[in-house]
Amino acid sequence: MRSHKLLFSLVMVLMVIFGAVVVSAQEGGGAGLTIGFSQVGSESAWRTSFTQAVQAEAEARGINLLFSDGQQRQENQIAALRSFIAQGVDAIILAPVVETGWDEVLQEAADNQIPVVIVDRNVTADESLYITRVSSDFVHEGRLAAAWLVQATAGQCDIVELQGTVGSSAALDRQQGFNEVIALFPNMQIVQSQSGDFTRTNGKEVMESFLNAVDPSTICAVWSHNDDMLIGAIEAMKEAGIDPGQDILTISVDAIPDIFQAMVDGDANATVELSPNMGGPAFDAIVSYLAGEELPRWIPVAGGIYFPDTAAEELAARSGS
Ligand code: GZL
Repeated sequence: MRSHKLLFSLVMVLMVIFGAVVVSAQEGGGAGLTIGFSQVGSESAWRTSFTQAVQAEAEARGINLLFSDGQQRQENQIAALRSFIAQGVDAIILAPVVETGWDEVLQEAADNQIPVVIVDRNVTADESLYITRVSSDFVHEGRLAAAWLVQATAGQCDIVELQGTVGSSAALDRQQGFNEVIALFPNMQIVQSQSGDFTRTNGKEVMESFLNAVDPSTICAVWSHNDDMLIGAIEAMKEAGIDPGQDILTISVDAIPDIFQAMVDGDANATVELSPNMGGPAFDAIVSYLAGEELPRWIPVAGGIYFPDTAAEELAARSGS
């Protein structure tokens, strides 16, 4: 009789353990893992949304997330990775500020059998040093931005360009995609181009310099690698007596709430969406890797392009208002 009770108890324990495993997998998985997240910084509204989305996803999954804000300095990010390695985390998520300079620290993670997922911007380090990359396609974003501007101007436009952070794959690839398309149209040309480092403050300062460098009446459009720099440029145009979105067309990337507000106000014309929701795919990749599964080299996140006709509803939907 006693053996039956013992067997029943054992079956019950096994069912509880199995149930817990199933629940964990159903919730996206990762419960109990300690994951280090090295973030670029907080230079833009999109970056802040991205950070918040990753933290919320970790919380929902029961993942212990160690977060480090790199303040847009690679040395801070490398120090954070070394700290994660020293703490023996289960995995690392790296959002790299620039493309180069990661080989040594990624090798140190590999030497300690700590898997690394690259999220958002890219690295030039050997692919064997990270398990996968979760990101949008920056070249496509640049092409999409240019294709809209070509249509909006019938292929006739002198453009000023606000570049993102120097050396970042987001800036390099968006510029490549945009330039590929306008090269097909002899009357589309970039007449001024400078980095605003993805921030509103620098975007305003650089736009002010553009307006001093060339006759503003000759500028047809401003192409900004992110919405935050464009928001700064809009301030600069208004202070110069220019009607943004009318006198000078605008095209940017990120689809943050403030760009939809600018569209509602008639100050912006188009934005290419960049999803901040990369935490889920990154955590899923780590769980799959730790379970011994094969991973694709790239896990894409999708995005559309938005215009003033849907700005009010997008603003309401994205700012929770
Ligand atoms: C691109 C991302 C860029 C955003 C900016 O994926 O790295 O960095 O477009 C942010 O807002 O600063």
